[in-house]
Amino acid sequence: MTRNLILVLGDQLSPALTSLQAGDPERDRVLMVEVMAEASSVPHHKKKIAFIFSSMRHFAVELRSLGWTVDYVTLDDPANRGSFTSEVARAAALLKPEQVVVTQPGEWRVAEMFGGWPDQLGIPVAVLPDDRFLCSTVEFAGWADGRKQLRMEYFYREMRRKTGLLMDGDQPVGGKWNFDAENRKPAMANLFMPQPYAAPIDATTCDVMALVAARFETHFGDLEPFSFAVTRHDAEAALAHFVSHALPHFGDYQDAMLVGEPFLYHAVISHYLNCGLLDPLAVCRAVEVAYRSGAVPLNAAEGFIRQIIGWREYVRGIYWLKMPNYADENYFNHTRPLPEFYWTGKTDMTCLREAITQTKSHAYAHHIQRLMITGNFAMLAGVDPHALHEWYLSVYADAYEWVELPNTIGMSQFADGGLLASKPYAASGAYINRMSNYCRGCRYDVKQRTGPNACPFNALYWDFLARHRDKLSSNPRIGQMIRTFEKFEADEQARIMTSAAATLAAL
Ligand code: FAD
Ligand code: DLZ
Ligand code: SF4
Repeated sequence: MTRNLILVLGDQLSPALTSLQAGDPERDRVLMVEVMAEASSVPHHKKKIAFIFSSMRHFAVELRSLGWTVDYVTLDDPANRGSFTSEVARAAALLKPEQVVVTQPGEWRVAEMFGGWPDQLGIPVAVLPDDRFLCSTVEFAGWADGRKQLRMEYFYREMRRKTGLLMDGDQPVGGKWNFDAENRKPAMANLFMPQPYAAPIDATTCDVMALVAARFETHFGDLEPFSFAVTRHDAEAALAHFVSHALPHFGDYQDAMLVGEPFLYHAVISHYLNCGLLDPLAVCRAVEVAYRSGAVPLNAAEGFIRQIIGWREYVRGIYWLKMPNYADENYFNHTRPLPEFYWTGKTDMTCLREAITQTKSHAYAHHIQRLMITGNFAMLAGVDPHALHEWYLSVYADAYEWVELPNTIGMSQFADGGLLASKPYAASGAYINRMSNYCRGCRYDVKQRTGPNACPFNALYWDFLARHRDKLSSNPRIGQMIRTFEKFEADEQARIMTSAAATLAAL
């Protein structure tokens, strides 16, 4: 007789998960399901699906070794009915549990689904909080309550105090909370680039890859080569590899971009953190140890820890505070469809081609590529933020709505009107040229503002500011640029409009 039926989702691969901690291997049963409804909720990258399925299968083995009975339903099981609801219903009919137990999911859509289960299944459903984050949704709502502005920097300081990370008593180590001013170096192509840890492929991953190749042929992205870790042990090896090889330069080159170098000094661990193979606090503690041992400078350690206990926690807080309406925010009323080249990489713009083709190969791009290349271009071109959101959710191995949506809607598209970002992250070609070597070999001239050979980002940038001057001119950080545009000669303004219109028409 089964007491609790515990459903564990593909991004809940942590033995310390609340639903497992509340259970008893003697009396409860774990259910894990590969289902078409999740794998095709958006056209997920093939590598992302293979990563999730293989990690799920390995986690089932890990749970069994801890004494759990795990019912694991593979995608090609003939009995598989294809969705969380239908699979839980099938298991409940068979096992007749007293209740279903789940940990809070990472998407509003799935939380809504769980809400309907007591009526649909006719048994109680306990949804437990997800405590794999430093800040609970209730604590974040308390922090946000009554604040005019929800700035990440102040939230981050609270998390530093709460965790004691990089603190000397009640003061930040080094006397400052934030060392970003030291973190904006462009990289040189002749630097030594450490590559991320490449995990070996085992028989389970081989099976999953064959399944994905057969069933998701039309989905975006390359399945091979596949080198993601799919076990906790290998994800920890990937973290250790990053800390010793890349972390020392993480801060210096955090915003840099180079042709043919997708990873630079980034950690490439977000997909492990987000599916539960790595624990965020343990990752930050490992980084602090490296700093305190003298192996890593403070600007690198602080910059890295801020991304995890600051940005990662903050965007999750915003997601649960503002959903469900946040997904439909569209401050600039942008409606343009996503350009086809986001799916193919076929464009003459080197920066976009690099960011998109590496996304296709690796299901990865680093933050500045997402923000200042693909995100920036979409905003300047007036792309519908919802279409762009579905693209980001599909193409990155680390993408789940709680983290992807606020980064897209709030940070990259300013579609929430400034809740998350203090100004739109809009930039012309000059920024891209400063932070990368993309422009050197590009068919377009980054120095030209208008005309058929001019960098398309340039006219689009000024055109974007002009189009939205009513909404942006009072913004202290970007209003100045609008006044610069207004000082251009009328015929230069007209040339900008014509160039921008030509680029947009060609999309
Ligand atoms: P590093 O640069 O090495 O940073 C270390 C860690 O910090 C990351 O692993 C990640 O866990 C955390 N982190 C850094 N920046 C952020 C951020 N802005 N928000 C949340 N966590 C952050 N991140 C995701 O995990 N999933 C997404 O779906 C996602 N979508 C994004 C969409 C857009 C438009 C933008 C601008 C950013 C998005 N990010 C997302 C944030 C960031 O780009 C990725 O976390 C990062 O590129 C992952 O690579 P990395 O592990 O090498 O990170
Ligand atoms: C992303 C994903 C995919 C592609 N497939 C599955 C799956 O078959 N089974 C599963 O349990 N989880 C999958 N996931 C992750 C879920 O979509 C994720 O757990 C929810 O969106 C909640 O965050
Ligand atoms: Fe991108 Fe413009 Fe530079 Fe070409 S010139 S790489 S389009 S910023």
